[in-house]
Amino acid sequence: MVILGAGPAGLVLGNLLHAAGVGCVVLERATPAQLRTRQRAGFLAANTVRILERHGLAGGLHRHGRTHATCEFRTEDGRFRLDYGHLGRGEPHTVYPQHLLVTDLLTQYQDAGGTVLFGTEAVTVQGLDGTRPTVTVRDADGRPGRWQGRYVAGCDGRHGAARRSLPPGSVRRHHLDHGVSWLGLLAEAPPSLDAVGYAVHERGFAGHMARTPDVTRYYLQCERGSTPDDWPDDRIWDELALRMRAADHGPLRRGPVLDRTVVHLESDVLEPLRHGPLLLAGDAASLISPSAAKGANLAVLEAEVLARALVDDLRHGAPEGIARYSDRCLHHIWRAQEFSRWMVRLLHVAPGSDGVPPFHDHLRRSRLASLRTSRSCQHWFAEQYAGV
Ligand code: FAS
Repeated sequence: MVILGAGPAGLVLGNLLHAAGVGCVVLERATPAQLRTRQRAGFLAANTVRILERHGLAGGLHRHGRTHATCEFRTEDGRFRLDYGHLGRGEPHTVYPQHLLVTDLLTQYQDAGGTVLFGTEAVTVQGLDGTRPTVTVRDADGRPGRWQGRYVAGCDGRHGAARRSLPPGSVRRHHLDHGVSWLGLLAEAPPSLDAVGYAVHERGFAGHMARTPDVTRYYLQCERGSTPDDWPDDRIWDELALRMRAADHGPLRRGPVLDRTVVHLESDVLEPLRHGPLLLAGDAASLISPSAAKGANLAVLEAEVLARALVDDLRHGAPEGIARYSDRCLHHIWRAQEFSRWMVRLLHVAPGSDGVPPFHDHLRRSRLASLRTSRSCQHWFAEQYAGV
């Protein structure tokens, strides 16, 4: 079994297969230090925590994670809060930065005797019409190599070798460009709210998500084509204060901006997620916008579904799970995609022509009004927002 990529999908899969006695190797182009410091997601759904607990992988998040169950909307029609942890299924998020989860998964996999080859870039996956696919690789010194296995799990993200190796016409790629760009920020500053903050403003969206007691993630909608250099610290904080209506609701807790990345919000889904002995999971299977904090959670869910299917086939000679893998995961992926799109439309003021908001901007304000006033709408939101 060859796993491409040591992100959440690849490492959850590796841990589960190794624990079930299925021989596997994880090929990862980054170094351990890069993996352990690459800051990304941070909100784990309750179902994700249950999956990690089921397999003894939740120690770190139990020690250092913090539950989060409230979000606050700040809009042109006022401010309101939703205690989503007491709505819907009553499930909170666990705030636990992705790089800490990846560090835990890596440590547990290696301590259990699992093999990760760092600095090893997968180049192609060949032999997809047979039962012994070959992964060609290049090591850190550019030396070529090859790995073979009964299956290859493509957990190497949307730009990885797995996607590149799919024969033309073998999958359909459904793609959506949300037409919005976010400046993703990490600030060395304590959270300014005791909630996830969503500010909807005519100048653009602003978001606030706690990561640790000393580091907070912010998002700022920015012009398409913006670069991080366009945004010095002062401009960032002044714009965040404006859009989060700090004058009305209290100042933001400022600090140096540690990381700034421009993320262009787009989504895609590949169908099917399997091509012969190559199976895709995580971002390699489907890219989802960070608007609803689903990406890392889907990666963990798909890794567990894939691990069960592979163990059934390789250890018990039951291939049904592999045959059903794609449909089972696509069901979850499309539901997450739909809610993520709904959040994008909720949070971004549509650019109107000559100052008159277009039709769907009135829809946006009505959705916010329903979320503010309708209990059943709030239950629906909580179930979608904290669920996977
Ligand atoms: P990953 O991208 O995490 O891991 C893929 C691994 O494969 C990487 O380690 C990469 O180095 C390796 N790789 C790639 N090509 C390779 C090759 N050819 N050979 C070998 N290795 C290769 N999601 C959320 O749920 N909530 C959030 O708040 C959130 N915020 C985000 C903020 C930013 C700025 C970004 C970029 C993403 C964010 N995401 C968020 C989404 C993100 O967390 C992904 O969904 C998650 O990492 C998916 O996990 P994997 O599928 O394992 O892919």
